[in-house]
Amino acid sequence: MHLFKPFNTICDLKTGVLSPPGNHIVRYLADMKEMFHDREAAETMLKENPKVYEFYNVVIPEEDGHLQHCTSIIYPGKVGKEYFMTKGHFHAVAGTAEIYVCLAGKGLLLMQTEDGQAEVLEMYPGSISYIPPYWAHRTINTGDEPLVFFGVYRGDAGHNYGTIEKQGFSKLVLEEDGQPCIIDNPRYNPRGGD
Ligand code: M6P
Ligand code: ZN
Repeated sequence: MHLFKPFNTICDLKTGVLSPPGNHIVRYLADMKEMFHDREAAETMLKENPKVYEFYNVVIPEEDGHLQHCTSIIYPGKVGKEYFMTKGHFHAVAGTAEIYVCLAGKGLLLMQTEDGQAEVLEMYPGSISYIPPYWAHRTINTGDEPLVFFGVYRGDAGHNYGTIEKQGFSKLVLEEDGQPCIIDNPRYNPRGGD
């Protein structure tokens, strides 16, 4: 048995910044432009290529006895009417869960099974969302401030982005009359994952 030493990471609860930062990943619009519904709006915004979100992953072995943990910061903004959001993913080990604890801001957590069933939970400071095994997950900032949350999941869960890249999510979250509105995604392709 390899005995791993306990350690602390410090989280700024307002900004989500971790110290030490671990693996810090930043995603700009150019990294995910085809994920937004309004391709024309995305293309126009590419000139400025805004930062959509970033996350800080504590460095943990990718083994099942361990727990990966991270903070994410989704910036406020929209592409056309669609709010800034994460790419979203299934876990590579699909039968592994995740917990999100919202620290600041407000948003929605969109989840989906492989056959397109969708569920949405609200995120606000203090909300603890349980993402059960087999649900893909994407977070969406529906507010005017950064949406900040802490996540924890099984050490070896990994990320499967390919299924969502091919199928899309079955729902879109758009702003209509100043309010978030959940609609069916006309481009959703349940067979795209075959
Ligand atoms: C959360 C966790 C991470 C994930 C990150 C960004 O912090 O779920 O595992 O990597 O959000 O989301 P995505 O990987 O979909 O870009
Ligand atoms: Zn996950």
